[in-house]
Amino acid sequence: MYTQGLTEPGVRPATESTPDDAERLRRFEARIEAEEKIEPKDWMPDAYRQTLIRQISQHAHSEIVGMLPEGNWITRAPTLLRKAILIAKVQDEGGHGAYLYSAAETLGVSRAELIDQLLAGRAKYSSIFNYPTLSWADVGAIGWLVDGAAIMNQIPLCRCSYGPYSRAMIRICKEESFHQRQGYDIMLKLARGTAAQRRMAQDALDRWWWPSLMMFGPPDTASQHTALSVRWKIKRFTNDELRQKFVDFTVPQAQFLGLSIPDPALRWDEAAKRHEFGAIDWREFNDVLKGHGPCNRERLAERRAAHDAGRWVREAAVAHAAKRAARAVA
Ligand code: BYC
Repeated sequence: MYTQGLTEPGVRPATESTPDDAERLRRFEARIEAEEKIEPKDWMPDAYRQTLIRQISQHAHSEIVGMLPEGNWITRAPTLLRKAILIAKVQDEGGHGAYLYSAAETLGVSRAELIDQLLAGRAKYSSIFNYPTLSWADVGAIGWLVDGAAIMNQIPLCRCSYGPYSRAMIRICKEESFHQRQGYDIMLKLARGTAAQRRMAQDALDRWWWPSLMMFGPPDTASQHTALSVRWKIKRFTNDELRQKFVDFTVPQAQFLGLSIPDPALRWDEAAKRHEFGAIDWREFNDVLKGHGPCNRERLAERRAAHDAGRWVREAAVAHAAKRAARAVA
């Protein structure tokens, strides 16, 4: 009998190719069309499973690498309140990583395997986290722009066709909205502060604007995975559609702050009811993806050091769980 259920975490189910596959695919696509969620033990095409493992694990890695640039400012937050808020935010990102690794595990891959790929430099994580955080205003810009871009991308993922990913995203998005608000609040404070503070805020916007637009991925004409992901309702919008929504949403927020978006080509197109914006430097994006961004090496080195330093915690947790299990059996 054909089974594609999961056996245990870390064991990828075997994919048999049978004459029934065309019929299974037809039923799978009909369920997607009817907005039914696909659950871990349901039959799914291997390409669906693989693209989910790829996207969810890259997303999980982004969350835990994303803790580093902001974590850098915890010891230097300007007030006790800002420090407490930042600690909570960075902790939230770690939690998002944990939900997402769990969602990936439901597809038959283990967390340890995924983390090994990240630490070996074989896995991708968001390009945005390879840029440095040079001033406190960068913490504001990350919350406002990076979390803002994340929300724009991730709200539609709450309707992703794969159940465990969509459910993880609901909780993540609630927390991301708080992150975006705290970032905007920092920017507002700086923008209404002294001339030096306004300069800091503008400088942060200047450095984070273009990398934030790159977060949405390559243009639709170059995106390898979008067509199939949209067909299978993993993605609900294309990369360019989300990027456009982000620009339209964010430009008025910058105006309210009294800051200028660093794009001389930016203008409102009344007929199209959207902002036109300048060309993105895709060479820079591709360089960052190849590991040549300003902080790629530093980020991976920090993750590796954190992983080594946490080894005893993982070992203690496993030993504790084994002891409890043995006690339960006795
Ligand atoms: N950076 O065919 P495409 C966060 C890769 S975390 C690096 O368009 P897809 C946050 C792409 O993976 C933010 N790589 O792919 C955390 C693919 O590579 P492979 C992360 C990128 O998957 C802490 C290739 O380029 N969010 O929010 O259809 C603090 C071709 O791309 C990037 C997510 O991960 C990039 N920017 O679309 C604050 C959301 N863009 O695998 C905030 C979930 C593309 O073929 N992910 N690539 O070698 C997605 O929605 C989609 O995966 C993407 C890309 C829109 C990112």
